[in-house]
Amino acid sequence: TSAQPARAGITFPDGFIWGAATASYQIEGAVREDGRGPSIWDTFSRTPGKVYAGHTGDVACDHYHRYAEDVALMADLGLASYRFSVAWPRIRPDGTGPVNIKGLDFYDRLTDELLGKGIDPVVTLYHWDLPQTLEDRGGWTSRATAEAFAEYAEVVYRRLGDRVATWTTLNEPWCSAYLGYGSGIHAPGVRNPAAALSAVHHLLLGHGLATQALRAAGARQISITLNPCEVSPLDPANPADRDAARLIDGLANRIFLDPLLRGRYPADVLEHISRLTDLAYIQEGDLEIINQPIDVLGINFYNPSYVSAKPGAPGSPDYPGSEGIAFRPPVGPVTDMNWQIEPAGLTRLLTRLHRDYPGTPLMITENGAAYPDGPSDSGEVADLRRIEYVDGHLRACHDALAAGVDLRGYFLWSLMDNFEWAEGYRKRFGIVHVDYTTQQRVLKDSAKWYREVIRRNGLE
Ligand code: PNW
Repeated sequence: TSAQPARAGITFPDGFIWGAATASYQIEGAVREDGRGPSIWDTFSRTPGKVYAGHTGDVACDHYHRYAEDVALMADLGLASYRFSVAWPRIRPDGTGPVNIKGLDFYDRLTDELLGKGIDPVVTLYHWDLPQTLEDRGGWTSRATAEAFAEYAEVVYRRLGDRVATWTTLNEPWCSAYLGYGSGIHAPGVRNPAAALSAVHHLLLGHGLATQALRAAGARQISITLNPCEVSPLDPANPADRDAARLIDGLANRIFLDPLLRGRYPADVLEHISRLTDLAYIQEGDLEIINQPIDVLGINFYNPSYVSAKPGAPGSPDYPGSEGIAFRPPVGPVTDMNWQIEPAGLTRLLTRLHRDYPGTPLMITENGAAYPDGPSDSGEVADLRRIEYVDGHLRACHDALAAGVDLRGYFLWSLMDNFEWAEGYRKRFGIVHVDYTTQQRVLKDSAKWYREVIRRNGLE
């Protein structure tokens, strides 16, 4: 038998959506302009010790002023779609109260610029920049924040809904709740397991209320983006390791997926978290509000996880009540985030979601890799490792499609280098390099490669 080539050419289905993603606080800058109010990330990034080297989003990629140049880059790459987020504090500087028209004007200009270049806008309403005023009243631990979110969602819809078809309520509520209120490594920096769990519920409620409001106003495509933890038992033959994986799956995934798509919290998760909270924040009727039909489920995937039962282990601060569970350190190649590279994990995740939550089309709303690459003397950015990462994960998507998964598209994270939250600007996820001194953008080799992927709707 002759040796098979390691990688064969693959083609994606007609109409498969090719995109790239960003988020408001990570790229816009202009934090004090045109009436924008402060967000929890302004406060957090200005608090010493919270973000690497004291970096803030004050200037970021200056996208607020350079959006037209950035949209031209997207057109050059041939993107069919662009996923961006709207900054709540630009629209309602205090979270509730008066609408700031100049904030809406910016996203109106951006939307028209995209449509003028034939690029479909996909709007995320909340990618972590909560108005600080709302945090001062309890943030996502307060039911009022969920209600304010639905009002804000409708305000944005009324301005852009005639041109934007696809609306995502929340990006990664796991991060907002567990990193924001549990481990405190993200804004607002609270460390309280009970707060994290009430934030989970109020984020879900906010999604449900916003979905109702968007639907009533006429929105066609509604989604939410999760970052499921693709978790396996370190030793699949060991029942204790399997229990550990099941617990993490419950705390990370089923706690969101089951209310959203089945209208109930999983019994094992409720039992587990009832040791940490009295669950009084769950009110009658909430699950019906959360369980609104959605049109697509957004999935962000970067790396798989492996866990084992280890009596006495402190657990992970990111998972309330995970004492006695050990996360295996990454094995094999990692990205600059020290995240393990294993594309097969994405195939496992997609096929599992398709099996356990059938009937909901899936979209990869983020996937990509951080590497510390920069221009050579000749100005090229030879980011071969990023190309390999994305190539591998696109093949993983194709494997899931071949297994019957209803996967509609792929958004690469990220269009350009940007403010990587607690890591500041030192982690670069972009396929476009940004020089933060000159604000010059340079296509990395991965961007040129992605342009070819899009052009041929597949891989060579
Ligand atoms: C996601 N974790 O964040 C976000 O949606 C993006 O804004 C971000 O830039 C990107 O992934 C890369 O990090 C995450 O600790 C941040 O597991 C942290 C984690 C996961 C996702």
